[in-house]
Amino acid sequence: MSLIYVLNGPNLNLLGQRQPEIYGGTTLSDVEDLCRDAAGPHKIRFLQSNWEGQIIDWIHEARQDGAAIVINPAALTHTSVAVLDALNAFDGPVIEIHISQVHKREAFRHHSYVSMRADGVIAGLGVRGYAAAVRHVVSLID
Ligand code: CA2
Repeated sequence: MSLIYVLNGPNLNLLGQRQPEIYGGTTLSDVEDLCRDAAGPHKIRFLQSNWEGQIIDWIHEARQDGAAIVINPAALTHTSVAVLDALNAFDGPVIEIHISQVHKREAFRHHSYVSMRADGVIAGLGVRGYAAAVRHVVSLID
């Protein structure tokens, strides 16, 4: 049984409370349930922070005990070389996930630092993208 980190960046705690036309009506707690269902026998550490340094610390933690990382870095996707550097120090599979189809949105959302490390990228599948990402890393781990 392996441990999968599912990391969520800034403002994703507001999921289901604002902008449902972009992000849907599902809460982050519902997303956590989706991920746990998708993980089968594997354990999930499902985490969210509005602080870049906290996300980086969790990526460092995953270096010790994580088999894979699924990450929605939120706005840090487009800004954070520090998150990219932390992910580059992690050896297992990394899947980047976005709820919205970022390439149909503003130009500043089209570039991702995290994609330079991610082994796979999911965008635009809504919160179901999380379950797809978790199922994929489970298939890699098993
Ligand atoms: O589509 C995604 O999942 C994003 O990672 C979400 C980020 C955005 O900056 C990325 O470009 C794409 C924003 C997360 C904020 O989430 C909210 C959810 C509900 C209400 C307000 C913000």
